[in-house]
Amino acid sequence: MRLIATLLCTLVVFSFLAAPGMSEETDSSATAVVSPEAECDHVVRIAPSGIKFSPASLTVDDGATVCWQWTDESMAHNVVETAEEGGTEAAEGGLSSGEANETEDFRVTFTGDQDFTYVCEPHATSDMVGIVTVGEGDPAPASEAGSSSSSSEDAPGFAAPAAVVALMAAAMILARRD
Ligand SMILES: [Cu+2]
Repeated sequence: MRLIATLLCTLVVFSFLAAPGMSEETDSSATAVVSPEAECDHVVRIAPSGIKFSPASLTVDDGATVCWQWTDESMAHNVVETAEEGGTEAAEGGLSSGEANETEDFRVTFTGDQDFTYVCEPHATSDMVGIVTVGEGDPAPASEAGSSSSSSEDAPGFAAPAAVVALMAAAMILARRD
């Protein structure tokens, strides 16, 4: 019985140690970096209507720099990364051109397949949104929710107690056999 208890403790400790490592696997290599000096491969401007991006949808190569540029617009605009396509809520820790401006030059260099979705905050209610598809786009749109901060943090917390319950049940069965 002591052997089983020792084994149980070892496995429980291991399951807790293993949990943080498991969450790191959801990390992807896709990045989007603000690069003020990079040359523009694509330029997004303000449409004649004044409350749309043009083009609102853009497909670029891996490593391309996209520049959002406008000068002396009648209204101030900005570019803020959103969590999902068509959404108007800013992504936590996402990129932003900062405060809305009538004149802007915001440059982002994209690395890795991804969908970069964004909104102009002052005109979110007018659906002033856009998307940049980099390379093949998001490799697994279905798993996007799983890799976001809240749910991925929940998973290890749930997995460890589940492992403990399973091990305790196994120990009880083994103990009964003796
Ligand atoms: Cu705007």
